[in-house]
Amino acid sequence: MPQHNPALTYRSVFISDVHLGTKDARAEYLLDFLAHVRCEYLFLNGDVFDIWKMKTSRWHWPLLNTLLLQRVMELAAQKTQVIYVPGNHDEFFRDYLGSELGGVQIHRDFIHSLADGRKALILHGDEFDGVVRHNRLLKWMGNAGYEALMGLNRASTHIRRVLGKGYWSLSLAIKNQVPNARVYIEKFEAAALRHAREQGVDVIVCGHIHHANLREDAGVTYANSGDWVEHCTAIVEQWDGQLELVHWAKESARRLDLSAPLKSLPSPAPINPKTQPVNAKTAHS
Ligand SMILES: [Mn+2]
Repeated sequence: MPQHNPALTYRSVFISDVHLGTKDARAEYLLDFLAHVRCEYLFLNGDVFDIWKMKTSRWHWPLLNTLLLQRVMELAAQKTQVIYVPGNHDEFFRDYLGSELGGVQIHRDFIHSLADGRKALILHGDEFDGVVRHNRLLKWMGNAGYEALMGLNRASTHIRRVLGKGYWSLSLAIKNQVPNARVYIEKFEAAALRHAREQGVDVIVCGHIHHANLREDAGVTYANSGDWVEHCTAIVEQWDGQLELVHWAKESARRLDLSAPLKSLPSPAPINPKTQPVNAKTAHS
């Protein structure tokens, strides 16, 4: 576990779309995030596993994934209430609604009371596919085009890692150039907000579209926790009920200064923090 970083304590943490089982899952970032986190509630909001991928016999399961599940179990053992709402890629677990596995409760959806009294409905979001199914992008995302894009993203990530530039999402950059993507996202968000109003809740927390967002729409809050395939994002609830969007790839780079080349890493801290080390100048040259 990383040292020198104080724990992040939240009332709740919402995570979705990790897609464990695929090569695209950024398990190392999620493990790093969860290693820092202490929380009362942890919501795993669907597509944590990619069972679809398992069926194609291209199942990818590095040790990191097991460590990640161990960390979740550890949090559950430390009195974090862990609630798993399966999505469409791990709908296998929808056969186990109402049961508990290793301290993790499985639900179809969940109503969570925020600290400020607001009611939040937590669901994965594939429920809204019917509303947006006529969109061409959705079809495209379901076929080889998306796979190719992810492969390209993987290659780019590897190159950047070798060059020491940290994690950056090529597919996000490309997707932002696709006008249809914007329309799809807007349709999805509108469907989610409409559902929240129909259900009489103040907040809807979902995932599914791999596009994190947190916004208010006439008194109803839309929160999408994004994904750990491209963006490494989470929604968190502070102790007063305030929701926030966390970009862990950026945050961890800032904390660890991953983007800095080795030679410019700071020299060891002096015993008296007010005095500069004698070799401060040479250490940076
Ligand atoms: Mn999904």
